[in-house]
Amino acid sequence: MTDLLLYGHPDSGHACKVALALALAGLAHRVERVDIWAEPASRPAAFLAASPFAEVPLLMIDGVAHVQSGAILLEIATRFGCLGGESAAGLRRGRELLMWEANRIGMCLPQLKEARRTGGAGFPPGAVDWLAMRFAADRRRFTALLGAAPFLHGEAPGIGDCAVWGYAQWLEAAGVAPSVAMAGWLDRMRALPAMRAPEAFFPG
Ligand SMILES: N[C@@H](CCC(=O)N[C@@H](CS)C(=O)NCC(=O)O)C(=O)O
Repeated sequence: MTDLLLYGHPDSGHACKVALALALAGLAHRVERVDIWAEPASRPAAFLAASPFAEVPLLMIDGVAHVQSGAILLEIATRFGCLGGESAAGLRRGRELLMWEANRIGMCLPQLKEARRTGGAGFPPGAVDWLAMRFAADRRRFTALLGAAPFLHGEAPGIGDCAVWGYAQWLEAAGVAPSVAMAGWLDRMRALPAMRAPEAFFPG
């Protein structure tokens, strides 16, 4: 049986993407919480040795380090033949969604959430408006990507759904609203039996 150890933190949408994928795929794993608000040097030595930027998520697979949430999701899908990895078409869809998410929605939502947390401190004038404008375009494209299906991968969620969920779960904290299509998808994601709150994915 493959040994899986996930390092993460409940405030990291990137780590939540991977935790959700492991939960949806029913892959038994251990979790270690890393304090992303603490000085990087204070993080566990084993984590620092394996994560080049001292960032979560880090997934150890049989002792081998895997970093970058999108790359980890693809590894899970291909290695275990799940969440889109069951077919060439599913994997293609997953790759496309992951690239889109990383370039678009995964670029602006974490920043919008951070801007709300800091009250805009650290953001140059106009930055938050620009990010919100980008999100408005992403929201329209999400509707096009979803089409009439319940999930971005079709009838069942896949790695693309996990990727978008990472930060779309916190729209209110980011100060933006979902479209009707996105709100329906968020409800369906929340209703998945494997879904957990971030704190339950990475208990303290
Ligand atoms: N591109 C990376 C981003 C990872 C990332 O930004 N992780 C943040 C938490 S969301 C982190 O570990 N921050 C702690 C730090 O930089 O000290 C991915 O997709 O995994």
